[in-house]
Amino acid sequence: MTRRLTSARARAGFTLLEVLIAITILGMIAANVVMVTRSSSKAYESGASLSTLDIQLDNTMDRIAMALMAARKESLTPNNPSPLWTDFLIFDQSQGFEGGMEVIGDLERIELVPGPEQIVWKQRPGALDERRVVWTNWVRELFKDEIDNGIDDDLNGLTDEAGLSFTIDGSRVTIRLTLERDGPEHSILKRTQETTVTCRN
Ligand SMILES: [Ca+2]
Ligand SMILES: [Ca+2]
Repeated sequence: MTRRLTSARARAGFTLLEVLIAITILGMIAANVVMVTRSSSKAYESGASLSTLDIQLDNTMDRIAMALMAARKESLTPNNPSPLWTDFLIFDQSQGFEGGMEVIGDLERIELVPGPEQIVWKQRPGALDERRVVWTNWVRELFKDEIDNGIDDDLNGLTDEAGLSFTIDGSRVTIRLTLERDGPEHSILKRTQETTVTCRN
């Protein structure tokens, strides 16, 4: 009888211990699940912001490149070779020939507008019927890792170049573009592209 009681008590104690262990393990699992969920939602948030920035960068670079590929090289103003970069470019495009005469389109201008930085495309700049389209926001004030210090920080031959810059070598235009936006948790996301296009005309 005594033996049976002892055994039953021991069994009851073991069950309580089991319950305690199970609660502890469950608690640990729950904490882990919360941590994993939190970190993966942060990663998703950061990934989503980055891919939006990448798409915006691709689209803007494509628009600038397409416009300049169709530009007449004689019309490119200012016509600055590296290291003389500019943050705007004025040009026109040939519309083909009519009766042996070349038909030239309206003047166009692509420029970096300061504070907050935007890239703006203009048709007939300065005219009363000027057309103006913002191609992107989120432009970094300076290119890539440049700091406004009179030094070429990223060693690309240009000093303190802006977030959008152009250099011209004959009929070839090099476009440098850096976009930047706020990411999750006070981070800053940044993306850079550099492309050289040849004017067809
Ligand atoms: Ca530089
Ligand atoms: Ca610098």
